[in-house]
Amino acid sequence: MMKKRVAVIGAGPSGLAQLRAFQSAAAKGADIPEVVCFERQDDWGGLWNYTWRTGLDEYGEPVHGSMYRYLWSNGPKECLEFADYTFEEHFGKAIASYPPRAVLWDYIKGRVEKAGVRDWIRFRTPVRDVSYSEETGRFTVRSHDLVKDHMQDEEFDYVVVASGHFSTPNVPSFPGFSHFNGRILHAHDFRDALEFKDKDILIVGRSYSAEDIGSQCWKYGARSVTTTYRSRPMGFHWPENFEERPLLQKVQNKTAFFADGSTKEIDAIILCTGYKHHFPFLPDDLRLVTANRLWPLGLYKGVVWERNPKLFYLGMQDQFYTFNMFDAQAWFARDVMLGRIELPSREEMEADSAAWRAREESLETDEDAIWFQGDNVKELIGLTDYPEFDVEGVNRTFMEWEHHKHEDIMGFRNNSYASLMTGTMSPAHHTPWVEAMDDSLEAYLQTEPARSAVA
Ligand code: FAD
Ligand code: NA7
Repeated sequence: MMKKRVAVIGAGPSGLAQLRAFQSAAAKGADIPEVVCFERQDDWGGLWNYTWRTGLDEYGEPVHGSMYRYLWSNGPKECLEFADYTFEEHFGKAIASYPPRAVLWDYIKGRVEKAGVRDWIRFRTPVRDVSYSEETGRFTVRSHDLVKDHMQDEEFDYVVVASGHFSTPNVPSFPGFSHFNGRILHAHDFRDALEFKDKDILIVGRSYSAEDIGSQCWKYGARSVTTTYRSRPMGFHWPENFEERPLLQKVQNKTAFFADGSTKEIDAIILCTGYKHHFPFLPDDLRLVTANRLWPLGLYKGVVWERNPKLFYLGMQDQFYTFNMFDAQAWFARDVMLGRIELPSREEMEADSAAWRAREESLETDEDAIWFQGDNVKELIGLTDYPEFDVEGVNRTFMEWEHHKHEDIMGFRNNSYASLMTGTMSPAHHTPWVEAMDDSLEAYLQTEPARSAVA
C-alpha cells in the first residue's frame, strides 16, 4: 500500500507541534505517514522568528511577522511550557518567568532540533491552493518554491492548516486619516518603540497589542500614550502620562477628537485593532471563517474540519493557552490521522461543537475564559499519549498573572511562578522589566544584571 501523505501548512509553533507529534509516535515504533511541511519564511518558529521587514518581503510575499523588538512574553512561560520538553531541559537551569522573544524562539527551536524534523520542512515555499477531490479522496496542494520560482502540484491524504491568524491586520479607518500630519500604522508593522521616543502617541484598541505596544512605547520614552477604546477601557493602573479615552471620532491636522468631547494633540497613531483569519489558499468549502474568539464553529474539538475531517486546523482560537494547547491539538490530529481515534458522525461532531459554543457564549470574565480553554486542553490531552500535566495548575497560574497585571501593569513581569511540569520555582529576573532595555538571550540568561558600558 502506498504510504499516506500529510501536508502541514506553516512551521510556527502549531505546525512544529504537528511535526513533533508524528516524530514522537515514530520514536515509539509507530508507522507514520510521509509528512511535508510548507513554510513561507526562511526559518521556523512562525511569529517568533523576528523580521525587521514590513509590507512585502524580498519575494513580494506579505511579511508574516507581527512581533517587534523588545517583546517579552505577555504571560508566564509556565503557562505555555511543553510537557515533553521543559525549560529546564532546554536551558539546563530554571529561568525567570517572562522571557523576551529571542529566548522563547530558542526554546521552540530546541525541541524540534532534538526531534530532528527540519528535513520535513520546505522553507520559502508558500502554499497557494488546496483542493479536494471526492473521486480520489485526496487533496491537491499547489505550492510555490520562491527560490526556484517554481509552482508544483502534489497529492496528499490529509492537510493540516497551521498558518496562524495574527498576521493579516484588521485596519479600520477614521475620519481625517487621509489628511493626518503624522505616521499611521497597524500593530502588524510596528517594530521598534524607539521610533516613538519623545512623541505623543495614540493607540486604537484595548486588547493585548494595545496594552503591550502602549507599555513598550512608554518604557522606551514616548512623551505620552493615549489609548482609545470602542467597548470598554482596559482599566489598569497606568502611569501618569498614560491614559485611556473613549473612541476616537476623527483627527484634524494633529488633533484627535474623542467620543467624550475631549481632544489631544498627537504625533502618531498605532492601530492595535486585531487581525483577520485569512486563508487565501483555501476554497469556500474548506475555509474557516471566524472572528478571533475562543470557540470558532466548524472545528470538532477545536481541531477537525467537520465538513471534511481529513482537514485539520491548529491554533485558530483566541489564545490564553498557546504552545501546550497547540501540542494537545496536534497530538489529537495525529491520532485521528493514524486511525487511533475514531471520529463520530458529522451530526455528532456539530452537536459537540454547539455545546462548546453555548458555553463560550455564557463566559463572563477572563477567569471563566481561561477555565474554558483549559477544559478543552485537558480533554484533548486525555485522548492521546501527550504527557499529562496539571492543567488546573496552569489555570491557577493564569489567575495569578491576571491579578499581578491588575496590581501593577508595568511591574507584572517581575513575578515568578513554579513550573507545572517540573515543580521548580522560577527565579526572579535580575532586572525589573521597566529597566531591562537589552532583550537579548545572552542578557536574559546571565545571572547578574549587565554592567553598563558607559559610566
Ligand atoms: P504563527 O506563529 O503565526 O506561524 C504560522 C506560520 O505559517 C508562519 O511561519 C508563516 O510564515 C506560515 N505560513 C502562513 N501562511 C502560509 C502559507 N500559505 N504557506 C506556507 N506557510 C505559511 N503567545 C504567547 O504564548 N506568548 C506571547 O507573549 C505572545 N505574544 C504575541 C505577540 C504578538 C505581537 C503576536 C501577534 C502573537 C503573540 N502570541 C503570543 C500568540 C502567537 O499566536 C503564538 O505564540 C504562536 O506564534 C502561534 O503559532 P502558530 O504556529 O499557530 O502561528
Ligand atoms: P485582539 O485581541 O483581537 O483585539 C483587537 C482589538 O481591536 C480589540 O480591543 C477591539 O476592540 C479593537 N478593535 C477592532 N476594530 C476596532 C475598531 N474599528 N475601532 C476600535 N477598536 C477596534 O488583537 P490584538 O492584536 O490585541 O492581540 C492579538 C494577539 O497578539 C494576542 O494573542 C497577543 O498575545 C498578541 P473591542 O475589544 O472589540 O472593543
